[in-house]
Amino acid sequence: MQGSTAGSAQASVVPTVVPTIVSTVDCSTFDEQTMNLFLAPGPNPYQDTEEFLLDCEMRADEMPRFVRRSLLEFQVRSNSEGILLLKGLPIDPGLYHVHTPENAQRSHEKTTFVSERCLAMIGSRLGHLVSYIQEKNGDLFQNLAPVKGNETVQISTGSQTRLQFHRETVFHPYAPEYLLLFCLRPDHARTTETTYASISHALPLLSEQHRSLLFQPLYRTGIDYSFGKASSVKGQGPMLPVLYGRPEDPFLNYDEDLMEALTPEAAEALEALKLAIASVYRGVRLNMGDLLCIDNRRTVHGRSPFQPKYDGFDRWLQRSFVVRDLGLSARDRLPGERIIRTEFSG
Ligand SMILES: O=C(O)CCC(=O)C(=O)O
Ligand SMILES: [Fe+2]
Repeated sequence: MQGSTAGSAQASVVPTVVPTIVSTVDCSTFDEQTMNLFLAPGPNPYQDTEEFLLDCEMRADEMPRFVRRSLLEFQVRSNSEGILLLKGLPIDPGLYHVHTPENAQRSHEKTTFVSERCLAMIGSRLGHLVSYIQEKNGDLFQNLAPVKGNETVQISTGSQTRLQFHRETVFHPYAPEYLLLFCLRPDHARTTETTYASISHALPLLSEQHRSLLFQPLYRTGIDYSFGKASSVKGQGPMLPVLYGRPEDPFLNYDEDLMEALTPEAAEALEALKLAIASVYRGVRLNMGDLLCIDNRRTVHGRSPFQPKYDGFDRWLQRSFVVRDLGLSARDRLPGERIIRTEFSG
C-alpha cells in the first residue's frame, strides 16, 4: 500500500501481523462521462443545501458499477481495516492556485464545488450527510487545515503534535457511522499520515479479562474541545463501555485523549487497548483527489505530526460526517435541516 507504515510495537505487547491490504477503489481511470458527473455545475451546496444533496445522490446513481459495489460492500459488511480509500477522484479546476483557507474556514476563493460533490456523492451511498452545530457553524463540508496557534492542540487544526486516536464525537448520542476525508492538498513534505486502527486488529492482543472489563460501562469520556463549554474538562461526558456489540467482532467507543476509566482494573484494560492500538495502527498518506471513508464504529483514527508553513499552500482536507438513519436525530434537528443541535451542558 502506498504510504503505509506499521505502528511501532510496544515492549509489553506481542506484535501481531497486520495485513497491509487496504480496500482501494481506483477512480483515476474514470471516463469523460463519469468525470462529468462530478464536474458539471449544479446547485450551490452552501445556499441550496438540500437541492445540492439530492442532485449529488442522483448523480451517484450513475457512477460506475465497481464504485457503487465497493461502497455497498463497505456499507453492508465493512472490512477488517474499517476503511475504504477512493483514489484519484476529480478535483476542482484551478485548485492548484486556490489558497488553503486560513483559519480553516470556508474558502471564498474556491467557487466550484467538485470536492463537496465528491463528499456528497460518495457519502450518499453510505447514508446521509449531517453536521453538528458546535463545529464550524454546522457546515456540512468542513475545511481542515493547520491554524496558527493551534500547533499542539488535540483538534483537527493542530499540526506539530500527533493527533491522538479517537472515534469521531464519541460522547455524542448521534455520532456519525462514517467519517469522510477528502484531500485537496497534501502537506508540503508529503509525509503526513492519517493514522487508523481497527478493533478487529487490536482485539486479538487483549486478554479475556481486559475484554470483559472493556465491555462494561466503566468509562467516561469528555466532550470534544471543539464542542464548546465543557470542552477543556476531561470526563464530563456519558459513562460508556469501550466495546459493544458482538463479543468476537465488536464496535468501539474510544478516545485516547478524552476517555477515563472509573476503576483501577478498568484503567488497566484501557491501557492495554491503548498499547494494542499503538501496535496495530497503520497510516495512509492522502493525496489530492483521495477520499478516505472511515467506519467510525470499528476504526479509530488520528494524524501524524507535520510542519505547517502558513504560506497559503498548507495541507487541506474537507471532512463530512455520515449517519445511516436521519430519523434518529430528528428531534434535535430543525425540519428539513441536516444540522444536529444537541446541547451539552458543562
Ligand atoms: O487530518 C487528518 O488526517 C485527520 C483529522 C481528523 O481526525 C478529523 O478530521 O477528524
Ligand atoms: Fe477525527
